[in-house]
Amino acid sequence: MMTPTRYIVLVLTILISLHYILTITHEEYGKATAVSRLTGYIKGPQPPYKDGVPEQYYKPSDPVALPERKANATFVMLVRNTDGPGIMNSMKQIEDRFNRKFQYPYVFLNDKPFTENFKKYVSQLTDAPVEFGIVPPEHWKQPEWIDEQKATAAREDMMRNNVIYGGSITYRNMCRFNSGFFYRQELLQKYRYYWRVEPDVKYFCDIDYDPFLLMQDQNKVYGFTVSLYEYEATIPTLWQTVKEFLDENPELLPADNAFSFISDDGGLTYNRCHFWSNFEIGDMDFWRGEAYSKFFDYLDSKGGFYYERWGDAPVHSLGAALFANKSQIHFFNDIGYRHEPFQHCPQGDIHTNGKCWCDPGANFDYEWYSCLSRYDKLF
Ligand SMILES: Nc1nc2c(ncn2[C@@H]2O[C@H](COP(=O)(O)OP(=O)(O)O)[C@@H](O)[C@H]2O)c(=O)[nH]1
Ligand SMILES: *[C@@H]1O[C@H](CO)[C@@H](O)[C@H](O)[C@H]1NC(C)=O
Ligand SMILES: *[C@@H]1O[C@H](CO)[C@@H](O)[C@H](O)[C@H]1NC(C)=O
Ligand SMILES: [Mg+2]
Repeated sequence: MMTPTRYIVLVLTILISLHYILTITHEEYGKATAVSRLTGYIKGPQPPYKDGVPEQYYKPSDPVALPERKANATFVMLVRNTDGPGIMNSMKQIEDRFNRKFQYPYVFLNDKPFTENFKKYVSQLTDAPVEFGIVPPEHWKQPEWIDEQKATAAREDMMRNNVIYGGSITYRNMCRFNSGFFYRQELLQKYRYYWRVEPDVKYFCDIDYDPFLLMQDQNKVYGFTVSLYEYEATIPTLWQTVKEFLDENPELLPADNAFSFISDDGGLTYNRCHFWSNFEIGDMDFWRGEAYSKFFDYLDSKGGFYYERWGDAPVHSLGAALFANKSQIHFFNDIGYRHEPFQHCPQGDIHTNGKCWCDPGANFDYEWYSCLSRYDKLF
């Protein structure tokens, strides 16, 4: 029998123990997080079982038959050492959803040397080759000839107006690097196609075919999953600059380009539509080619990466829409993808066949802020 006093004592004991347990776990967790942020990935406290699970419970993994043909291609991840957990999150999904079967290599790039722990932990996620490269300072740092006073004034102005990343120099370095330099990095010279992967993105569906081979066989130059409008405040003079370039180099435009994706009034203004470049599958030889190289150099010479905050997304998108044939720009409808805060979730049969785990109703394609309908109208 339980008397009321006993009952109260029991409940109190449980409450106190619970509080104790929770405090300890919470502190342990806090400590582990704080430490791993500083030094990489230090092992936490080890559980008491040390001998592992007996052999008999394991099922050997079936040997994965490698595809007969592969494209000349690689993954590219530009990340900081602190992006370790986030990029492992993305990479694990890429492996499980796609690369376990296809075994494409990875190139990691950073403006600073990667730590040994970083290299060790990301390499463990794949059987494919992984390489680590450093971005040379001349591909990353704000060029000497940029007027620092003008650049500072621009950053302060953007901060006052709450423009996202408006006060950041490193973000600008990153945008300029992704716009015009990543494909010149030494480790990428041996590849033609790339697939850009950022930290903490989601891949919702199985990708059972080879998107690189599709690009290569069909002579595509740029693939995307999400398109949307750019913030006007980051690109006030970009279109003017593009028009000046086009006036001087009209011969670089193929007749069948995707001009109507980027302008609704025959070129008077830029409608701010761009492909969201945190996902890209593209042809680096297109960026390396004459048209885009001249285009990038011209934009860069105007200083807008620093005097404004030109993003690699509008710069790549303008380049692709202007200098490629529209049929060379591919919408990867079957790749379910999320980068906060938007996602493309495949619909209908594609959703089912790909075993997608996104809600088909949560799909950015034809939301008011999406540019996909303009892409549709090209064809
Ligand atoms: N190495 C390095 N990578 C960076 C830096 N800043 C951004 N990145 C990478 O550039 C990409 C875009 O940056 P992110 O913070 O995701 O910007 P957002 O997606 O526009 O919000 C990600 O892959 C980042 O890891 C930097 O200063 N150094
Ligand atoms: C892959 O593409 C790059 C860039 O075009 C080229 O330099 C390299 O020779 C190609 N490799 C193979 C095996 O075709
Ligand atoms: C676009 O198509 C034309 C004609 O088919 C071709 O000559 C040209 O090389 C293509 N452009 C690119 C960038 O491949
Ligand atoms: Mg990002």
